[in-house]
Amino acid sequence: MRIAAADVIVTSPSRNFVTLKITTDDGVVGWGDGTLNGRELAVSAYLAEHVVPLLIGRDAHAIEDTWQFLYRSAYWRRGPVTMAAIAAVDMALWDIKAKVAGLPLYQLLGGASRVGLHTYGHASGRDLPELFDSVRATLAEGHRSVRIQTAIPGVKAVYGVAAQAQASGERYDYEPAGRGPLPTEEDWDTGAYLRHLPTVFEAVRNEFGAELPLLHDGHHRMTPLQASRLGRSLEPYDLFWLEDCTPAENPQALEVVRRNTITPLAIGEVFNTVWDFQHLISNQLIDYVRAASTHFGGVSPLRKVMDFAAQYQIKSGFHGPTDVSPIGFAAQVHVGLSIHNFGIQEYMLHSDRTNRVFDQGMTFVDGYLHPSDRPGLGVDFDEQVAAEFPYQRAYLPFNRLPDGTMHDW
Ligand code: GCO
Ligand code: MG
Repeated sequence: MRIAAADVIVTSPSRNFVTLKITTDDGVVGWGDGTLNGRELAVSAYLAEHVVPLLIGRDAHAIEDTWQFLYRSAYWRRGPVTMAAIAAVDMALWDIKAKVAGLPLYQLLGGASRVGLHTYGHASGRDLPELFDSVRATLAEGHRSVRIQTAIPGVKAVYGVAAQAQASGERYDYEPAGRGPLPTEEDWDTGAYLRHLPTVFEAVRNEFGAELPLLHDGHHRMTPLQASRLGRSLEPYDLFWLEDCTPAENPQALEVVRRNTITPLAIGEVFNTVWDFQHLISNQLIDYVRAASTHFGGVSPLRKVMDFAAQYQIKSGFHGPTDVSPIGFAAQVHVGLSIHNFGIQEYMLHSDRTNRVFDQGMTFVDGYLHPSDRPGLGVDFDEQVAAEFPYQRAYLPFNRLPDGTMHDW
């Protein structure tokens, strides 16, 4: 079975998505996700200009060989654009293989290791009453664990606070990226954040009790000592994890954090390969792997990093915002269902418009996410509906400190 055609489709139903369609010479179609929030057209050009010509005529079943070929033959390895493009190919080929086998992908990965995936949803608020309502709404959606993000006194707009983001311009899917010609400028004050956040977690614990698993995303903004202080001050509130507390480029930072706090740590949504996790996993500096199939080269490397992590009792917590398309999301739900060391799955629901383009078989019942038993990934892509929503320029925001210094967003 040979690859006869490969087409790249960029569509923007509620936000931009890059989708790869691979068709075999006997007419089997596989779908892959190469979406890179705010830099979508770079991936689509990388695929269309440099990868598609290499795919035509290749054995559609040779997934590992094609992955290694695209990774090694480029010479310029890794990086978000390259790895999102490789991910799209890898996913589409797994979709094809599973469709030919007549099985949902998780069966090819070893079968189900559990009935479904526990998820966490997002809750946020400008003040405590708004945050509590948001926690209740998240629980009512079926999530059993909740990520808490909150406004900070004196800071105008903080990452992850949906109502704040919506008030400050056109936003989509509660995600921070704005569709427009220029990125939005936000502000940040780490000191105010470190003072305020523990008071919010105390209030949430008092309101919702000891058992509800709570998470928090630091979005790469702290120094190692600031993150250590935060981890320590949150220990009484028993977090499921503290995510991305320090910038992702420096794995040694987490050695400092680890020495100073027993709050569990998660990182990796901006990582591209297993090498980014090597030091962190082998030194047991993290508890959860935050990679996303779409930004990590697809299903194949996600399986490999989780097998590596398993030797150290480190679990999965795959990145699942709406900037991963339903195809990329399904791919990692299949991985999560099949691996032994599954931890939790982040789950942000896509908009109705997005679901018109992507027909998802996935179900979310009694707090369990299941990728469906459709053959393949379980997602169909409607090219006609996609064509109704052309690409729109969109950028993530950026941050400045009160004195104007640029800061991590
Ligand atoms: C998360 C992430 C996202 C990112 C987004 C950027 O934990 O879900 O931090 O919300 O900000 O993926 O494109
Ligand atoms: Mg995050």
